[in-house]
Amino acid sequence: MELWFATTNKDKFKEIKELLKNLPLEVHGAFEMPHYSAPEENGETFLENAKIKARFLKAMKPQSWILADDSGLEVPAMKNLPGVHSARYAGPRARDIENTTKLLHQMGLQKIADRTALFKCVMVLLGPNNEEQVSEGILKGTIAGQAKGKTGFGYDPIFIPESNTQTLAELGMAVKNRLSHRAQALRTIRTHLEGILAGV
Ligand code: ITT
Repeated sequence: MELWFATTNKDKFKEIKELLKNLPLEVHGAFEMPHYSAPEENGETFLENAKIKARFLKAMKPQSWILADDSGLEVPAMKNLPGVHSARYAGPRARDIENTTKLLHQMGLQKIADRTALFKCVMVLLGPNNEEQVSEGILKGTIAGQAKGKTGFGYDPIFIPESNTQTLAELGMAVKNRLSHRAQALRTIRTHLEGILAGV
């Protein structure tokens, strides 16, 4: 069975591939398609954007299972920014380092004392008959004073998960994949897929 993940983010894809390993599934990323160009994420919520990505790829791969996620970081003391704009917080084509630097800078400028933050992930699975499964994951933590660590992507170097002293980028993918918002969202979907693959 083929499952296509509607992403252009290869680091996100690596996490998903690892989380789905040991299932009899051929997992592909949309970026493998030669002329794939991602749809505009103009939804106002993570759910709307995840559906936009899933439905867009479904139109190209109608017979396959399609998975999409939309995710981001929220800082409650900053009106939940960067939120759905996480990928483009420092501008339309911002690099990860520009987004993290801007966030640390803004928190400093605004003298934010409460550094609580959370990662959110909303995931959508579409089946061959367009059956839809939605699931969600949240990872609580705090924003570090400075970037640390080399693994992962996005805001990982400045995010310290609850009950830890190191950033996600220091902790590495194996630990991240036990804790993360994405891993939590995928848990329910993985169980659903296991049932289907076992013919339940
Ligand atoms: P696709 O839409 O192609 O999947 P993307 O990177 O644009 O790739 P999102 O729209 O879901 O993905 O944007 C999420 C942004 O939020 C992402 O670029 C990161 O900056 C941040 N983010 C989401 N999950 C993260 C994680 O696990 N670790 C660090 N940052 C994350």
